[in-house]
Amino acid sequence: MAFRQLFDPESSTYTYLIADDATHEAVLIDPVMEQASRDLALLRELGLSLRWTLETHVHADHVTGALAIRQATNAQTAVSRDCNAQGYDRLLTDGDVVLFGHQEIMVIATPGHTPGSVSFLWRDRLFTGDTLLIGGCGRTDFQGGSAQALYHSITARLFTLDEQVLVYPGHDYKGRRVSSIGEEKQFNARIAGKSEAEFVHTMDTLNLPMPKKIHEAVPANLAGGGAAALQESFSTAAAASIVHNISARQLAAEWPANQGKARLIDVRTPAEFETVRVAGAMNVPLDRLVAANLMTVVPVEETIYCICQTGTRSQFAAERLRAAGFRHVVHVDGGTNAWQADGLPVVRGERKAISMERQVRIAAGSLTLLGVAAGALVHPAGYALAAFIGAGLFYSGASDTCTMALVLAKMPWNQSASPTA
Ligand SMILES: N[C@@H](CCC(=O)N[C@@H](CS)C(=O)NCC(=O)O)C(=O)O
Ligand SMILES: [Fe+2]
Repeated sequence: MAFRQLFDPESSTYTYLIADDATHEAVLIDPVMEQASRDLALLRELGLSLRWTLETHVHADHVTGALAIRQATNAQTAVSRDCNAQGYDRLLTDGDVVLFGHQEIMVIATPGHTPGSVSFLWRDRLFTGDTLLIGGCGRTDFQGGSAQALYHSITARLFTLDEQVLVYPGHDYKGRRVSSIGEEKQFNARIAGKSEAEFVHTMDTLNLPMPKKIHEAVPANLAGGGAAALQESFSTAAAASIVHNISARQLAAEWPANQGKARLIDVRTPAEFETVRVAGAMNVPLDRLVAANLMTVVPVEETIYCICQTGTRSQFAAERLRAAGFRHVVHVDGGTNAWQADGLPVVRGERKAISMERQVRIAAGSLTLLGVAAGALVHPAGYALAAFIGAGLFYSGASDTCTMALVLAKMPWNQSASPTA
């Protein structure tokens, strides 16, 4: 099971990711729009397929990431029916069960912070949104909040759960991450040992400033993405999570003028790079491309163009860099082959490296031949080698990946001729 507690520093919001091991299906609780790219990258990195985004309530301090994420993943969105919100795929009520993979999440209506506030119970973990915070609770002075209702929700619905149940709040403004029902019953300053009247009095005299984004967030979250302006920002967030493709011609139009403001990374082997390359490219072979290292020299805002021989390796490189947080990653379709086919100028070295694609053909061909010869002349087991290479080539074609190329890239003849390169 994958479980993550993610944090948005601007609104101090916690977003939770829960995934089912067996099926790789996942849910996100309370995603934040500005963090949609982070969440999408994490889903990709963990190989998860998102089924639901769940809202604990209509938030007043941030816009939900649900719609941006739905656009990018086909996940369904859900919010409580009592929120009176539009545009969500599912309206939840008390006692509903949300299913994903072999997992169940139970919906517990906990009105008070807002009339539609709910908590989600998954196994021994309770996601309380703003109903119960660590050492505190959500305010009740806007969005139809009610201190009486909140008192009832916390004491009668949440404090009656097992004391071992872990409390994961919707926010924390002091860096605390998790608590338990037992701890909150005993230590929560707002409610532990307090009568309803005392609690209501405390809530009525908090005098907190309004959340900074309330006028943007509440209509957006109520509209569920209906507003045109919001749709636009959602698409921007979704677009930010993908790698852009350009043709070799487009690169030729953009790159020379952008040198100094952008990077062109050639992810082929040093030998291929030294044979022929686009001027100004820097060589970081795919098997040595570590995004975190690159980040120490290239700012994440800088545009990075990725190029290889045919456009396969550069696609992997671009996705790796994008997922690691580089914001403008561009992949060159067709690679150096397309660049040369378009008659664009190249830098040629002394070396004549055999292209990776030809090396794979030569290696696969010789191994198959060897397998058949060994099978016929030495031992029938030799045929297995030929069959293995055949299966490998089929898999490589079907998945557009090539393990053999990765192994060949490490061979000495594919390394740089000069020790410094
Ligand atoms: N300074 C924050 C205030 C956020 C705020 O008021 N949060 C609400 C939840 S939406 C709350 O109930 N806070 C409880 C508290 O501050 O004790 C902002 O501007 O966003
Ligand atoms: Fe809230």
